[in-house]
Amino acid sequence: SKPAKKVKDVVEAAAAKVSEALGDRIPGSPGSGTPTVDEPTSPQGPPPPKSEQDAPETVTPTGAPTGAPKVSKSQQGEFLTTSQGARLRDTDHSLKAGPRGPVLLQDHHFREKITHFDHERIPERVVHARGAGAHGTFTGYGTASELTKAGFLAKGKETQVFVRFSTVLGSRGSADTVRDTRGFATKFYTDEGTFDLVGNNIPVFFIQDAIKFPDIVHAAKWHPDREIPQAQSAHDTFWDFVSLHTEAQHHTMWNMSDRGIPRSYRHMEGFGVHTFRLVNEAGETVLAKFHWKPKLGVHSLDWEEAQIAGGVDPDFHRRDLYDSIEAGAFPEWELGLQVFPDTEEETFAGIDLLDATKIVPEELAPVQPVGKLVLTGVPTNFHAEVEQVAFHLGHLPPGIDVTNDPLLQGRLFSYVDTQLSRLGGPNFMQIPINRPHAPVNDMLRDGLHQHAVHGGVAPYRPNSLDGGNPFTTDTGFLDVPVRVAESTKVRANPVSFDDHYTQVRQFWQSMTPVEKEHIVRAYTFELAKCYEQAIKERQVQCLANIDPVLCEQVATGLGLPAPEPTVPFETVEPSPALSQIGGEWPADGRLIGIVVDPAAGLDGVAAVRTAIFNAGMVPLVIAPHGGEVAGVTVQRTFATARSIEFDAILLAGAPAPAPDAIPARDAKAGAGAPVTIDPRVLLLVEEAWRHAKAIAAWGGGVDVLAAAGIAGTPGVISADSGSAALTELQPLLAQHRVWPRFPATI
Ligand code: HDE
Repeated sequence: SKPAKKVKDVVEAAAAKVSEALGDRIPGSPGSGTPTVDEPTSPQGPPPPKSEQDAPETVTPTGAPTGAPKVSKSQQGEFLTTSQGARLRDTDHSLKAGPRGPVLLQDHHFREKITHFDHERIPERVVHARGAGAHGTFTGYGTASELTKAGFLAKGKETQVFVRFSTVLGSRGSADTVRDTRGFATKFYTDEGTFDLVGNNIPVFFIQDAIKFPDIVHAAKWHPDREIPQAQSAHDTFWDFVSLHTEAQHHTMWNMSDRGIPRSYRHMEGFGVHTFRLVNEAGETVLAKFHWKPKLGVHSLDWEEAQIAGGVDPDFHRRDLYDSIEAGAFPEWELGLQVFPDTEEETFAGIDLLDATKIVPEELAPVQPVGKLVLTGVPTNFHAEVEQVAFHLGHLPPGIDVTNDPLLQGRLFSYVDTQLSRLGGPNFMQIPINRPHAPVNDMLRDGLHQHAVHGGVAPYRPNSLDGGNPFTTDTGFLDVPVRVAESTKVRANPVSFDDHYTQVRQFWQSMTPVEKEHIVRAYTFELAKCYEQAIKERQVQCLANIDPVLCEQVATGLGLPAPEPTVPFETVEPSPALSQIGGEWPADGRLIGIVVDPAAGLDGVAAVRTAIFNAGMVPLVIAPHGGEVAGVTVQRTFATARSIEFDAILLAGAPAPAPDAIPARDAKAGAGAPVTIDPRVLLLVEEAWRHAKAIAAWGGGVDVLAAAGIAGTPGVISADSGSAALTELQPLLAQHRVWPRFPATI
């Protein structure tokens, strides 16, 4: 029998085999010739501002400084370390039993890296999952000082804020431009404690009692079997619910109006929806509703535009928010209050102030401005700030209290509860974006993810060990001692909640013909997407209870008879404040596409760009190819430009088809007809025209108007020069769209 090999010999033989196999491939091994680590270099700063925006870097077009300072370096030091600070030699190869062998369980670096990655995502919000946030400042006017002692409303007082805008129905990755309600949630980091105003861009809600929230959300979100449609209300379960639960009809009408498809977050109103109770230094109270009024006016997309944007640029609103901040066109709103006497009935002009499906028309209770919000900073880290921000209606400073609105009461429970699963425990208020800026001295202790190291032994009251500290104070938050009527416990609403149609009719009657036309088209589109005939019929019956013309038009589109109303009609006064059309507003940050023809020269283009900048707007040059043409930087090519991005189009030339133009489209011109203009330019102009955008041309650009067959139509300008074209374009932009271009037969 062979003599047994000595252990030492076996090990040495194996080692020799390994080093023979690897040669110099083990970095840092003696004789490998490769250095142990890369040479250290200085950490890099963030990438430079996007050149295609060509936005002023540090000052706005008006000379004001732009948003938050650029802090971020993505790396904090020269050497890569583990989470515990140990420097690493290699992060590109797992530790294996030989180059072809299995990975070793002992690879603690691999496990740390992968485990952390595996847990990078947190549950998305059950509603309002898709959103975008920004930092800013709120400045009080002092006009509310007699109504509330809330210090952040004092004259000239500046308070840092974080705002998160959102859609309601879609998942985190869904498109921005879907037809939906938008969230408008503001965290005021006031000196007296955080105030969260968690509102929407629609002043009423689908339901009157929070206990119905799971019902409306289950109905409005995707169908549970296939998880479609994504971010849409155009489906059976939504219309099934709202046609049965008729208190939802008011909110639904707002959704079907242009309010459901905002042009951008900057062009939305915001509403606190509920009635709140304000209390002043003397302990006197009023009831009040919060409103946000955008400086740029309330404007919307066209429905076809919104649908195209959903595919071409699903981040349309998010991009607009951040680009406008970076360009120095800071989004701005005024905070306003509608104020009502605090009577025992809690009604105003016959309207129940505790019913969240009702508005108080601004003509009856004007919105009084109490402060200004300006958004100036994009988030440094989306997850840390936008995803982890946690709003709660119960975050109230002294001077603002709640009412008995049953929707509000339920929300007071829901918002903390949801963070427990979304952010993983009861200490979510210690996450940086959620930390109050007021000093915190609570007695909350321990729990998952506790960051504080609390000293002492007496987190309880009363105590003697801490000298009785901390003390309560009479200047603290006041639960207003409102009398609660003696009553019996019931599951019921007040009778005043029963009218589900009068204010819906008022909204409809307050619209201009164009807006009515859009509403008819929206109902017709959405209901035509339903499969169940009975659901369509039931909703058409609801429309009959709102207005016969609306009902008749939608019914015709669906091929259904228009029924008679089943409820008595209350007459209503229209509220002109509800309409979006008729005024003029600043065009800050509007995007102007300039189509150029490099072959024919760029007469006047540079001067027009400068003039657009000076007017606080953003010019984007559109050319057949990228790079530069005649010294002007190209921001969009014919391949990347789509009409939805631009608020108006300037045509400085009629470019011939570029080599990458789609041949099939060219062929459509027909036998023998020469194609003289790039078909994508024609599409751009045709779409912009259909969406009632202002279009102006000079020089060769005038030929495009003729080729598209739109010369001489409303809002289409032929000018002698670039500057003349821009001058004529600007008043049209101030009205948002060329309204006469929309058919309005109602
Ligand atoms: Fe919300 N809502 N909501 N909601 N809501 C949430 O809280 C809820 C309602 C609103 O950007 C959730 O943190 C109930 C009205 C906004 O982070 C949840 C009821 C209004 C946001 C929740 C309502 C809103 C939320 C989901 C019926 C306008 C996004 C994730 C009583 C005044 C906040 C979260 C953000 C988010 C519950 C009705 C606005 C589940 C139970 C009315 C803007 O807590």
